[in-house]
Amino acid sequence: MISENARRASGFTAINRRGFLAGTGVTIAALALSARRMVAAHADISPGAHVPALIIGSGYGGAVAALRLTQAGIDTHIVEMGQNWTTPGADGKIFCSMLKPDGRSSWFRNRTDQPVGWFIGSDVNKDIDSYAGVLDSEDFGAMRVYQGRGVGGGSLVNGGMAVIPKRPYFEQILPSVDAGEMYGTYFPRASAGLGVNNMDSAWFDSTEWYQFARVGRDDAQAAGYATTFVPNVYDFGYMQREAAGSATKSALASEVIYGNNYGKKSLDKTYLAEAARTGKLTISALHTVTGVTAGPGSGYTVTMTQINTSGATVATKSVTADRVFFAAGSVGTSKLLVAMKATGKLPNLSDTVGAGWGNNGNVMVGRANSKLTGGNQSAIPAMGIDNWDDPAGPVFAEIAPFPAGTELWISLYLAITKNPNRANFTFDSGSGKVGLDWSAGQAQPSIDAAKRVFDKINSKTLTSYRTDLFGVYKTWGDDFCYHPLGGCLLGSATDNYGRLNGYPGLYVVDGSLIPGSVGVNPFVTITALAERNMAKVIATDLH
Ligand code: FAE
Repeated sequence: MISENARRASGFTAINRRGFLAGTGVTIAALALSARRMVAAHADISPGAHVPALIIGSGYGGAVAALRLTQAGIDTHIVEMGQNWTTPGADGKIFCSMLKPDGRSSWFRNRTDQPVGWFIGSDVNKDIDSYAGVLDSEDFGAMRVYQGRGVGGGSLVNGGMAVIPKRPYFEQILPSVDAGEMYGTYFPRASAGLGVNNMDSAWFDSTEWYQFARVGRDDAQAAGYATTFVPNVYDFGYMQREAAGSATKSALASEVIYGNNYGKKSLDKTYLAEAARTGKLTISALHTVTGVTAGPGSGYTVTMTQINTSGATVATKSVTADRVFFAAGSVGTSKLLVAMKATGKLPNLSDTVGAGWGNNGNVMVGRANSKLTGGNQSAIPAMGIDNWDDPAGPVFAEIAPFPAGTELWISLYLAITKNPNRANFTFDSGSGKVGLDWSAGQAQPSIDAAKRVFDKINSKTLTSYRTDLFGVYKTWGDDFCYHPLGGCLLGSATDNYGRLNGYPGLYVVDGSLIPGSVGVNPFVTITALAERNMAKVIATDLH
């Protein structure tokens, strides 16, 4: 757990209930309605408004920018295309579970698009009402990219795994960044700010909820692979109370990719809540930025479309800002910048905008186990197979749950591999849309690396691959990813601190800065890099 001292050192104050209520004007009744709460003044921005700082997107990069700007005394407005997840549905819950998905699950789809979408020859997705739901799967042909939609971005839907990359690999992928500073200051600051905590190993060893992970660990170790606990932003103390029956179940009720109603410290409870306490943050939810152009004067004009939860356009707006921070995620930021350059709105952007995209080597796979993996499984992963230092094929594989509520003898994995293949975002002048030119064969290095590890595990434990989880007779989940990275690389499309070349006052602060791979689950790195870049920008550009 993060101690109060560490939290203070990080620039965070403890969010006590009374102070938080005073800071936001939220009533006790409103709080009682929901375990989640408002994070900031949700004042929809007025057409023609001028703001000193405008942030596009409210995921990790956006939340760090919001906190550090508001703490520096700068009035800051976030424009977020997803909704502000504070209002419970008819079932009294804000989010739906994976087992009973409804419209809240998905960003304007009539049918869910589960990552594991098949089972014994059948498509197990479910029909739903189209709605501004929390998980998007953006389809680029050979690659579907899963992303969170809402105030909090990916933190609303992700597995909470909070991993600091291995230093030698970090130094390799981001050689222009001072690793000493990152490992001494910014990774600890990010971990403290995110509320990272660790699993109690004795509980892990005894609870039915992690039998799947213990089986995954034992099988990996039998084949000679090392395993490691993975820190998380899900409150493991809360989870133990769920298991004991003294807290409402969330991770233990199959909640994760469509949102957690309790337990997870998503950004709306950490960075964004802290930024709101300054009184300097406002947020427009359900507003999608469509354009950024230079001027008038030294600032920028930002255009946006406001929708309702059915997707109907409510308004189109144009506002001005002295500074604009792109935090729409690897895909969102890259798409915007590529379109702005191609349409002549920001013509002086670097030619490398849109380049260097990678999927962090993501590939999923399932094994048919002969051991019981457990009918009751926590939806939050807690352990990984660490074969990263094997030069023949680095793999860091999260032992993923399959929380179907019944025994299935399935061991599931999300493998992160060192896939050198990259893709580009390109503008299609015919459709006016930005595409991603990733092709199916580019996943092969990931499959090869993962296959090496899981072939050995299967051979040692006399098990086999499941071929029914990602299609009909399809072993590898190689056509989608959770970890989009790159598209606006640090030190190439931007300077060494995320300032966009050619446009003073435009910054990139999200995962698009990272060149396609980080070797572990990426959000701690995105957060720490944003902390480092914002510290520089505030010290030199804003004072
Ligand atoms: P992100 O968090 O995606 O935030 C971008 C925000 O911008 C979103 O809220 C968008 O709705 C918004 N946006 C986009 N375009 C626009 C626009 N034009 N106008 C206004 N708003 C816009 O970006 N990572 C881990 O480290 N550990 C995990 O356990 C993990 N599990 C994952 C599980 C799932 C199912 C998924 C989808 C992702 C997972 N990730 C995990 C990845 C992680 O969530 C992701 O790397 C970060 O969220 C990326 O942070 P960014 O700030 O780059």
